[in-house]
Amino acid sequence: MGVLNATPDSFSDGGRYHQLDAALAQGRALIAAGADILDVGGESTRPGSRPPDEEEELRRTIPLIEALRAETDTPVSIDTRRPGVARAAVRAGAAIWNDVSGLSERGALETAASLNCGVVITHMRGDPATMQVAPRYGDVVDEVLDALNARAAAALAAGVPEDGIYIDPGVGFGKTLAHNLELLRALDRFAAGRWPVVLGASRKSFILGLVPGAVDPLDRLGGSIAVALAGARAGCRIVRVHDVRETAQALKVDAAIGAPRPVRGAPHAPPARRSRVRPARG
Ligand code: HH2
Repeated sequence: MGVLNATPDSFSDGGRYHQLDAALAQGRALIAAGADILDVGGESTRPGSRPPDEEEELRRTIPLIEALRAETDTPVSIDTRRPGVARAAVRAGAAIWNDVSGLSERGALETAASLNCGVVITHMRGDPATMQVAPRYGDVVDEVLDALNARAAAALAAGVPEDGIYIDPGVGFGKTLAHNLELLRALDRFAAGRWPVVLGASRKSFILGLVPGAVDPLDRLGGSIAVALAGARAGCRIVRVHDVRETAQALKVDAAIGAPRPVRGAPHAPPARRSRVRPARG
């Protein structure tokens, strides 16, 4: 899934694809680079952000979706928290509603059911304005899994088609660095469940917590690819990334190599060392 942010303020690419022409050109580039889905967004959900009004979000996204649909069959998802924007986007040709608030807005479940589209239900603690203010969990993996399963069950009960429901642990949405790492280590548990998993970690600031020099989000390509590979190996079905060409290449090579074979003649080889990162920043 290639990220196409038609926003002035997204944390890593804000302003680049704010104009329709530039966004359309980036959409074409993402498809040429190997994207299977284009994720169009008109609201930055970076920590501390404030949403645009609905008219503005519609203005940013709907003409772009129409223009993309006019020239490509590549499925488009709409990255929005607003049922009204999702409705207009599906009317314009979007096939998936990607909702980082996990269909929590009033009327979201009913809208999702009526649209007959795929939905990505992401876990977020609080909202973007406040989510990184001292997030706390008991067991983050259990809590996120339980919350996503409950939300997916609610979507199913509301009438969303079973084969259209995806879940996403929501890296960086109300989580510290330690929480994000716990979730990433447990991706296989998410993937072993009932719902296919989407993972969105590309260029996010938890990478800065591990690689202190990577202040510029554009300098987080290596970390982003590492997470995408970890996600794919754990069984995630979709990775949401900015750098589609590089990630697709890494995924292809990684899939060709496959899982390591046990070493013959060394049945008691010591287990691989696992570095422990001290939980510091979010
Ligand atoms: N993250 C962002 C936006 N949408 N959707 C899903 N399913 N999962 C995610 O982790 C996710 C998402 C935030 O990243 P980005 O779009 O790059 O930045 P911004 O919110 O500043 O536009």
